[in-house]
Amino acid sequence: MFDAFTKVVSQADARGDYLSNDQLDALSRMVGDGLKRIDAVNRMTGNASKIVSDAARSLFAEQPQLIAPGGNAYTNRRMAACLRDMEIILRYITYATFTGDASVLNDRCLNGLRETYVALGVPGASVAAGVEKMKEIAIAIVNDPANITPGDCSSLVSEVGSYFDLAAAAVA
Ligand code: PEB
Repeated sequence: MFDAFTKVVSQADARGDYLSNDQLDALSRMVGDGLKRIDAVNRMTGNASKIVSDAARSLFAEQPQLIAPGGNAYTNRRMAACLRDMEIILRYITYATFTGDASVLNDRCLNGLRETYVALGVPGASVAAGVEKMKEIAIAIVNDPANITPGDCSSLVSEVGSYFDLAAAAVA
């Protein structure tokens, strides 16, 4: 598991090089925006159940076969497993956002997840659709102009969005 700092150290060490100016610049931008990052993590964490339940409601409205008899989220046991999966994926996305690096998400959550869903007969494309819905909801919360001091959050928001896209692509 890396964070944005250990990742560049490991890359530089593999080449036997000092950290480059570009790497230092990128990391100092990251430090400068550190409070925005923590704020984004805090908001996704504090609103996790809302993000998961709103996304699930919207997924089941669009794909009602999932909750119809025989569907992959039919019965409370499967529904609970589905909501829990969305919550796990969101949790790893908050870790990736915090560390500024996708490796924790890749190594501990997404690695083998597609194969798990294939083995279970859970439709990966539907999980991916659920993750994309969490992305929309989470970004609206992170970016809510009613709660933030006006400023430029575009690069952070696109980074956060990229972690959701990564998770969706891993299972689709
Ligand atoms: C991944 N999900 C399920 C299982 C596992 C995971 C390992 C099998 C064991 C169990 O049921 O607990 N676990 C989960 C995860 C990590 C992990 C992400 C990462 C570290 O350890 N059903 C739907 C939707 C979708 C869904 C499309 C969006 O209709 C999910 C939610 N996951 C789903 C369902 C099951 C499951 C298990 C329904 C139960 C499948 C079954 O037993 O029939």
